[in-house]
Amino acid sequence: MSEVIVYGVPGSPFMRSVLVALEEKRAPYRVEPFAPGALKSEEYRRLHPFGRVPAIRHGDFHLYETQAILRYVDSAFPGPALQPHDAQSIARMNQVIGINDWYLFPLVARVIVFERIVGPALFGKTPNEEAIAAALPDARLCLGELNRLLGHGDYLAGADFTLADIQLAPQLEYLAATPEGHAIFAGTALRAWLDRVGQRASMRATLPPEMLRRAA
Ligand SMILES: N[C@@H](CCC(=O)N[C@@H](CS)C(=O)NCC(=O)O)C(=O)O
Repeated sequence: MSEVIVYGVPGSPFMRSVLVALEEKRAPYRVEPFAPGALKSEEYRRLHPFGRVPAIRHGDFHLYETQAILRYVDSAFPGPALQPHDAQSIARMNQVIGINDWYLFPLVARVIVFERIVGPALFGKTPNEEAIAAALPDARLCLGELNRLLGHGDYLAGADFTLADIQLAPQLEYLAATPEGHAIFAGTALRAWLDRVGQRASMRATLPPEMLRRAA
């Protein structure tokens, strides 16, 4: 099968989720990087009309939206299944992904991770402490809820590593690297889960660029 081309800004956690899924499947792929300032360009908007990261091309097939891409990668390539088969685990996986897309990323990571890591590293910005402080209640709520849903399980949707872990781990690795995230994560089962998932070959093979890792 032809290789998947992944378009986006290296270091984007959504893009990393796609790379992790491709690594888990051992699917052939390559990254076509764009600069952060190029996302609203005509060239990038042809790939993703909303100017977000990531987008992919597989042969003639173009796709954007991380959830859709992850499900496509899981169906299109052989290798370990990344989605569960029983109704409750499927529902849990979808719920966790929903928490990421509706609450964790827009209300928490987009503020705390951006202000602490991405803004300073990529745009030379000084963190907005007020915005960070205002995001803390949602950070505690999101991490508390993910920790509750994980419970004593190995993975977020139950016994198996799934797209829920793949979507959440890149986001949470960044958040845990901020002082605020570090403090909220301390001593939780979610912290142990993140450490364990972070050791997977697919996560190690897709680390963010040095510049972003240094800023964390
Ligand atoms: N719903 C999109 C969200 C993707 C997203 O927001 N990506 C961030 C990067 S991690 C982005 O493109 N940010 C640029 C911007 O907001 O202009 C998806 O799931 O793919």
